[in-house]
Amino acid sequence: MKRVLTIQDISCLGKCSLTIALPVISALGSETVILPTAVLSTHTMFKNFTVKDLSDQIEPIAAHWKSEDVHFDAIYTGYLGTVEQIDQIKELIQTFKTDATTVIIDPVMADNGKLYPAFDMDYVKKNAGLCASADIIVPNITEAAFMTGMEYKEEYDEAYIKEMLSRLNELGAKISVLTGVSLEAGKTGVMGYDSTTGEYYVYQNDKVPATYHGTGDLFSSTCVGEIMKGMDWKNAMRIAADYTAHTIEVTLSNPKKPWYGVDFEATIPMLLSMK
Ligand code: PXL
Repeated sequence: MKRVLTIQDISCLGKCSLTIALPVISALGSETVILPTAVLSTHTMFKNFTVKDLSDQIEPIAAHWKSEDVHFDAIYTGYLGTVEQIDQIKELIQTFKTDATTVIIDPVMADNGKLYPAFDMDYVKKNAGLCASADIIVPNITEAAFMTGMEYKEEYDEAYIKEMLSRLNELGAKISVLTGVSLEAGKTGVMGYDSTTGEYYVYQNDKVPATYHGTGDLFSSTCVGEIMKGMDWKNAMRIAADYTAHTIEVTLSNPKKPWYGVDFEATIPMLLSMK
């Protein structure tokens, strides 16, 4: 069985980060090892959330794993807490990465043109630096605009996305994938660039008219799980995009949906049959 290490926060209530990554990657058949970077009462779209930073646990946990000779087939990072923590995670990746480890970095920090409440431009710069450690990065357009210094646009064409991919590529990952890319009215999806082959990949599905918290984490966790199942990155992105869109649709049709996240629990059975 493949073993994935995922490093992100625990938002106790909120359906995001580890409370999505752990069930989704496990359901897709990989052992999922977690490294919680912080414990929050909820994700940061709630008011008055509590936060306990766990940075002081990272080094002792990593040292223990090293002494147990633990190996990971993938290391997947999401929402991290602080600039200092990103340095710790970079070091951890260097310690555990081998030729057989796929490093997937989702530089979670922003959406809809804005940084999340906890972050500033120093954090953006650090996250851009972390991308150099990755095989695959999966920022959304807002995160990519912050990391590349490009203007954030709501209306754009393929040339804008290609320019963004080219600048993301300069951050140093092998494959850069932009999420939330809409190249036609009524559509959304992904566009990626593989610097090892010079190949682009575009996948567009029907846009569901709603945005929900945690859908980026659902997308990335699905990609990780599918890549561990042996899918190439392009098919993993396609399945993750379709699965995320389907989950938003199912959530929309639930009259008792919570406002803070998607009903991925209801759609996991369908994910397991997707090809
Ligand atoms: O879904 C991304 C995410 C993860 N973790 C925390 C968040 C967010 C987005 O706001 O607040 C704590």
